[in-house]
Amino acid sequence: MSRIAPQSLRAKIMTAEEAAALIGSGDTVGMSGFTGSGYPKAVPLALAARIEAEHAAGRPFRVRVWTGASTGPELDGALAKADGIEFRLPYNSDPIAREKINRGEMDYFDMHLSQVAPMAWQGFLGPLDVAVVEVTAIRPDGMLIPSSSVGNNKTWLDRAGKVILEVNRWQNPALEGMHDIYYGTRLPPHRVPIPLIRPDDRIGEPWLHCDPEKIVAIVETDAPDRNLPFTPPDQTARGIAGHLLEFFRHEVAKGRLPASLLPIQSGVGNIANAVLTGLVDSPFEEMTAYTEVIQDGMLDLLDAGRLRMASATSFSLSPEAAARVNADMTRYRDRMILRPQEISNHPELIRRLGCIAMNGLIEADIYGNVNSTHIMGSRIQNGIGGSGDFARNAYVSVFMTPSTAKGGRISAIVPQASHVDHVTQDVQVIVTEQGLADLRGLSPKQRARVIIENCAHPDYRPLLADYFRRACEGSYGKHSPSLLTEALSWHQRFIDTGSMLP
Ligand code: 0RQ
Repeated sequence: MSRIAPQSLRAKIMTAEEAAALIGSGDTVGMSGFTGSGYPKAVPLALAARIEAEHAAGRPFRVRVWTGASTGPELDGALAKADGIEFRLPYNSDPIAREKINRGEMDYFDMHLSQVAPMAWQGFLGPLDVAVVEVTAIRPDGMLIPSSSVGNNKTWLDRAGKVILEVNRWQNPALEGMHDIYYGTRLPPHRVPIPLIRPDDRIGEPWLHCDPEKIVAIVETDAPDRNLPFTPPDQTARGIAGHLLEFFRHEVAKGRLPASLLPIQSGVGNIANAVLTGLVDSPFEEMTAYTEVIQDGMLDLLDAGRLRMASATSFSLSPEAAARVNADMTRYRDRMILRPQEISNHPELIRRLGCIAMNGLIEADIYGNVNSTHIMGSRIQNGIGGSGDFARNAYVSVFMTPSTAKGGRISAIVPQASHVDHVTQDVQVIVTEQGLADLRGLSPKQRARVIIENCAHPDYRPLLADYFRRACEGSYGKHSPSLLTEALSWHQRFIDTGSMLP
């Protein structure tokens, strides 16, 4: 049976190549997709082929790409490889695109994920020429059943001049009913409170609206989301999870957190996933999640009966976990809600619900400033993603990392962060496999002592302690002591010698 119910729309079915021909050089294209889920899989590939052909003929052709967050190799990878992206926002984890950005060949606007939709509405980003959005099906009334992510799709469909839909048969039709699309956001001075009080509140509709007049092409596909498998938690990941769970138990015992904790947010990556897996054997019950992505560990928590429900904007599942969800979608549908990312990541809601934010980091300095994005101060890894939305507004903001990177040649705890995404005021807890630093209520010097003592790797701990002692003696000011000519010397040493160790 066709997934495109309205007869009137079937005339717009065409090949990906024909649809890609409707996108012009210089266009701004709003693509669906969030962390490897729900991104268009055919039109971007066809567009990349067209761009390569144009370049071979000596004609320039590049587009500006807006997405939800990271996508898949068929989108960011293919377009970046074709040298077809002039400008990209917001979050990228594609290695080819990363390389282009770091070579200075592609402009990248790394921004808070909750702010993408409102900023697109503000207008300073320019017009949105085309939306390319994957959906599960088109209903008889023309409403669109979203697929495995919502991201910024509502905004792209509303703002774009032209809409290209990819209707993907691989997406489970039983996804219908899982989504909650809220149409009540406005720009100031017309903003009103968002009526979401609990993580499981539904405040919108299960479908996306789209003016049928704007639909210029519909492409049918049958291709899986390309999520990467998680690596099983190693000793380091288990160590981090253990320290964090101990902290939660302690906070519950002290009466500072309820026994079901507060709605959890968990970032991407293997460490975050390991912490979720660790929660399966924890004493906490009836937990909820108000987060961005539902990853494998969240599923384990749901299946173990620890997690009552999860609200997010996207799935971020390994192929095995995606198969698990697809096989049992009607059951999962009652316990999961996918929302637009401006709602899943909304500061007002994160603050109201009191989320427990748990995100990865690249490096933290001894005062608790966190760098989530840049290697050695200048090479972007992924982007800030939703970590800033959650960290600043959370009830407890946790950052976690192995204490070293690159086989011990880099310390994740440094005298001064080479780039700062999260200022020390937004960082309450830092965890490494070495231990946990509870920074709440501490002054900068108190923070430094506990971070060096609890979180730094033994190879780097004496070096940090020595730096801090000398900084306390020789610094210009004694509030956050710093030796300016030495503070970034560890990074320079790594660039010069391949190791931060002297
Ligand atoms: O490099 O891939 O070359 O091996 O960074 O690091 O240890 O595998 O950890 O996957 O959890 O990622 C901060 C990047 C951590 C992630 C970051 C190198 C390391 C490796 C990955 P390789 P790991 P993770 C919700 C929240 C920002 C967005 C966010 C991230 C690679 O968590 O992107 O939080 N966060 N979003 O070797 C040099 C260091 C390093 C380092 C790690 N100090 N120096 N390299 N690496 N530390 C989700 C969304 O918003 C969508």
